[in-house]
Amino acid sequence: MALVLHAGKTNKNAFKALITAEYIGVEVKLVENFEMGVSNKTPEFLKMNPLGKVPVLETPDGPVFESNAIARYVARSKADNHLYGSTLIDYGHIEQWIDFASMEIDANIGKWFYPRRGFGNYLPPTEEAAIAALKRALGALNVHVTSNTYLVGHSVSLADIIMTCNLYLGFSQIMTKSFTSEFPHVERYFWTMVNQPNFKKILGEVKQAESVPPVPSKKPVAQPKETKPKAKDEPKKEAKKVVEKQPAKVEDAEEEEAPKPKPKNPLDLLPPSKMILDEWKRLYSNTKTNFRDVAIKGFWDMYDPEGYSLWFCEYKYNEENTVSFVTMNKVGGFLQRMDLARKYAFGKMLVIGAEPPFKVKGLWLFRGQEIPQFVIDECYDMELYEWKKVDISDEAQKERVNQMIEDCEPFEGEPLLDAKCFK
Ligand SMILES: N[C@@H](CCC(=O)N[C@@H](CS)C(=O)NCC(=O)O)C(=O)O
Repeated sequence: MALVLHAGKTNKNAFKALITAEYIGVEVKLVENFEMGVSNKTPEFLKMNPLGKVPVLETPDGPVFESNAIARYVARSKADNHLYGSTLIDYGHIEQWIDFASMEIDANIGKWFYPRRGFGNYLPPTEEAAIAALKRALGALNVHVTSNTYLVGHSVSLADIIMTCNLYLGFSQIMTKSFTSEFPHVERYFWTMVNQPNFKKILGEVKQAESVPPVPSKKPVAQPKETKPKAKDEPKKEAKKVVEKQPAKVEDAEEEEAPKPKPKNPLDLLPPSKMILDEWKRLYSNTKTNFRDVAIKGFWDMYDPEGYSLWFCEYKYNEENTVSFVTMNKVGGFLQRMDLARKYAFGKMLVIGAEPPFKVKGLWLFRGQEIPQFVIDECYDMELYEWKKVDISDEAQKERVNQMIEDCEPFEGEPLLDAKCFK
């Protein structure tokens, strides 16, 4: 008898059991017509999981909830398979990485992603802490997979399945290339896993998120859908009908809402510019010597003062910048949150001074003549800075632009503690 899994078709927690089933050759089928917020709130469902959460696995001996427990159950449902390792220490390590994937990776991706999707309150310091904790965890994972193809031993184990499903939510929804490139071995590990045939069968073609979902506008927090009372004589849903598995679509693995059409960014509607932002970013990145003559000259050759504008910024509360790494992290967080403007902006942020308090000053190039409204609305750091449009007819201001682009030191008479680039 097939095991029946209650969950929607795009739930990454359900994928853990489905991929496990592929590896050991047992049949796990998704229940038919599952509707998030409805099917999981019926009295029958609440008997299986009192929290009304998915996934739940129906077995001949009763239901099991919690996706890791379900995946373990499926993995153990066939004796002598390698998903659980072959020695006590392998078993210990597999459990270790399962907990790590859940508590250090998944929990922090969730704290970053869900508030941005309107589930729970969006609080910038909470987000910052989640991103910092996630980076710490990815850093540790990166070191481990530098010299290990799999988390434990020499083949895919349950730890790889659970880790990959958790990373899948991050990679497909919020961890853009610019975020993950700091962890190249995690990238390699993830892409290797999702391209294994048993993963691919369930996940389909995986695509990395191209942007971080914007901060929700200040509208009421989304509530879980209520269970609609059913008309007495309405025929009961055939809860146990099952459907064949289909590869997942890349969409929100949590609530499975219909995707809303993305409104066009007003900056895309501006008259075309002769300046190609990516060309400038490439020139900046590829110029290793003779920066003034190559990159700076190239910048002004390309610069289109009608299609773009330049802005100086200065942190309003420099006197608070008394600890070097806290100041640098603050700027790092700002650049992270600017991810949503990557198509429309380039920036340099300098942390200046030999002694605290450090000064934070920056230069930004934005598409259009104003600082884009969506950036002001969605990146709370903007209001922590004083902004002044660069007057390019003033040679002194132009020279200041040059010095900021090239990390000129000393800058305004002081050494640089750090220089970060947003590109
Ligand atoms: N720790 C649980 C998490 C389950 C969970 O949060 N499920 C979400 C969907 S991915 C859910 O059912 N939410 C509905 C609700 O909270 O009522 C697991 O791994 O199974």
